[in-house]
Formats: sequence, structure tokens, C-alpha cells
Amino acid sequence: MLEKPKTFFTNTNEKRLVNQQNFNNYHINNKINYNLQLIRKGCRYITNESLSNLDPEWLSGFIDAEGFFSIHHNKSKNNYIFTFGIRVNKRELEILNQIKNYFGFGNIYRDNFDHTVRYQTSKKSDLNLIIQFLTNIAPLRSKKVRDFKLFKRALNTTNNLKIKQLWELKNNFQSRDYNSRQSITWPWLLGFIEGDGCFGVNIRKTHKLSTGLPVVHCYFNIIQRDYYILKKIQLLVSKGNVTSKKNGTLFSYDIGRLTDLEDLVKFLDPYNFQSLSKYTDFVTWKSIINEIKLN
Ligand SMILES: [Ca+2]
Repeated sequence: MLEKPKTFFTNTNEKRLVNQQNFNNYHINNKINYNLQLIRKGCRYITNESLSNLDPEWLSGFIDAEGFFSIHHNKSKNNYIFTFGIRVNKRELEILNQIKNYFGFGNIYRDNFDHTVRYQTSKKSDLNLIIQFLTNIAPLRSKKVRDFKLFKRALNTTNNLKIKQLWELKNNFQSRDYNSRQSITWPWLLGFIEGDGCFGVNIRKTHKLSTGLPVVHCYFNIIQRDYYILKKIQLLVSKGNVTSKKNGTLFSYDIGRLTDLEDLVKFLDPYNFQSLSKYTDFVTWKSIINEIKLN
């Protein structure tokens, strides 16, 4: 049986308190608070919509996992189209609605060929607010920050050749490692996990002699091309290992030991998941861990 989500998708005072607390813990800086208000004012000005209660740190973690920056050459007009977006499986459409509400701009598109949905904007005024958000409020921590910096520089350039050169740098950098040296926070990590984390369960064919039940093994992992971000996560969680896969082109952060998984559950429990499907995965996984412990 699934537990009923307590504060999920509701704007209860409790949730607001938790978010506010996280926010205060990580952003005691008044300047940043002030900037957040400015951005929100900007968003309201554009759309007049109410804003959702997403934690900015959560959002930057989610963008680190699922966001993209692209620059596309429009041949007919010989200009460049800049796009910021977030692409997720169509199961996660609700998150994109929340993000759209949070920023107060952008559109959501459905891509039927690969069952994904994407939130995106190419409007310069919107992109400037995204840049403010990711520069002053909740910076990216993964190597995606390198794409972001090139994108930002290119957006402020009017010379087409310069834009092309800047964006070509991105492809040259793609395979190289990059350490942004920005530490991460728990709300950021939850956002990143909701994008790229996996609460996994293996059911083995062998059965336990004492109970006759199949042997069940739980694990948690995040697979990335970005080694440093996984090391930062390992440092924050202080559990698990980072190993390389596929000749060092991919890296995997894994937690497999039951007591470590229980600790991870304790760490994540106080935070609010934003994705219903990920929250369901988490709750199911958590109850399996409890079952394993009892047997
Ligand atoms: Ca990803």
C-alpha cells in the first residue's frame, strides 16, 4: 500500500515553512533574497500568474539534471535562436507546469516520437530572467554550468561569427570534465535525483532457504557523464561509491548497503518531492527496504 502523500502538490503552511527554512538555511544572504523578489516581480509583470512554491535550489538541481541550452542558426533570416528548456518523460508533465508557473513564462510542448515533453522559451526577456535566476539565486553545479556560461556570453553578443565560435566551443568541451567548484545542498540534490536518480530494486531468481521468498536487493544510483558532480553528491551524502563505466565515458554513483540506503531515506524524507512518479517510486522503494529489514 502506498502512503498518501502528505504535502504533495498542496500549498499548505507546513510546506511553505519547510521551503522557507531550506531557503533561509542556504540563502541567508539578503542580496540574494532581494534578487529573488526582483525576478518574481519581473515574472508577475510579464504574466500576472500566481507563482508556485518551488524551492529555487530544487529547481537548479532539476535543471542540472534535465535542462538544456541550445543555439540554432536560422538560415532564412541569418540570425541565431537561443533556447533554454527542460525535457522530461511525459509522465513528468506536472513538474513542467509547476516550473512554468514558477517562472511565469515559457511554453510546454509534447514530442510524441520519444514520449517526452519539454518546457522552453526563446524570448530574450525570458532568457534574461533565467540567466538572472541561475546567476544570482540558484546556480547550476554540474558541468552544465559551462554550457550555461557560453550561452550567456553568446546571448550578449550581436556578432554572428562570434556567436558561432562560442557555441562551437561547447561541442569541443563536451567530452571533457569540468569541476564547477560550487558545493551542493540537499534541496538541490533532491531536484537532481528527481531528474536523474534511480531508486532501484533487483529481484533475484534464488530464494531464501529460511523463508522460501526470492532474494530482493535495493539500490540507489545516478549515472552521469559528469564525474565531479557525482563526487560532490558522494561527499554530501557521505555514503556510496563513484565508479567508471563504459571505458570511463560514464560514471555511476551507487549506494547498495542496506544501512546506507536507510540513511538516504532519512535524509530525503523531510523534503518535498515535486514529481508524483518519482515520489511514488521513492515511497514504494522505501517500503521494500522496510520489508527487507523485517525479514
Ligand atoms: Ca539528465
